[in-house]
Amino acid sequence: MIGIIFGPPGSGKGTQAMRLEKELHLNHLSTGDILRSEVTRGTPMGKEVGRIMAAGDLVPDRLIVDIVRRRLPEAEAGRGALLDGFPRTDAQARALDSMLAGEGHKVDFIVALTVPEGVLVDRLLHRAQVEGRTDDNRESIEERMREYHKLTEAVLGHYRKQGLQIEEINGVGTPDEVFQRIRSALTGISSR
Ligand code: B4P
Repeated sequence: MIGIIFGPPGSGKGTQAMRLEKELHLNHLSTGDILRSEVTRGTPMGKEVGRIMAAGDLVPDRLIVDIVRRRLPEAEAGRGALLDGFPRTDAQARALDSMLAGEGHKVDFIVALTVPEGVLVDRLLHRAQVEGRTDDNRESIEERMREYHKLTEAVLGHYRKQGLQIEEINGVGTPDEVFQRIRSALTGISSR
């Protein structure tokens, strides 16, 4: 099974993915976590992407697609993969489709979190105080929102055209409340 957790920056993708992976016994693959680990370890890739991420820009598609191509087989093992933060552009979505098609697989579900922009900004500024992430400052947050509207939103259209049902979930509320909404929307999936 292949699931995608989708939403703007700060919508709770990572937060909900951790709950959902346990519920559905899926392997969580977060491109944001992988990139941050490369930056922390100071790898050549980390050096290349660190500044891009801090500015709130999207990392080039070729790098991201390469990361996912290498990690997807392991993530798909067992019950399957929960993709968090990927795909984020139309090119990434097309690359994912062809990787999956090569194995006779396809995306099974998408959970799209919706949260008003003011709430997103407040959450990310709050996280800046708690975790000190370099990309959680006002300028970078604004850029991340712009990139989301310019490049990422279109990914939903890509999958709608394929006839895939997208579960739009209100992401406002406590993390547990949001998770209950996701669970109800996905009823039937966990028993597959
Ligand atoms: P991500 O790691 O995906 O970061 P994000 O969009 O900020 O989401 P995240 O999962 O961390 O936060 P969440 O909403 O859970 O990407 C970071 C950067 O990496 C991107 O900007 C880009 O540069 C690069 N990148 C990653 N993937 C890429 C790709 N495919 N292509 C190109 N570039 C890519 O949570 C946010 C905050 O809200 C947290 O503090 C959380 O505790 C809080 N929160 C969550 N749910 C809440 C709730 N219900 N109520 C209150 N607070 C809540």
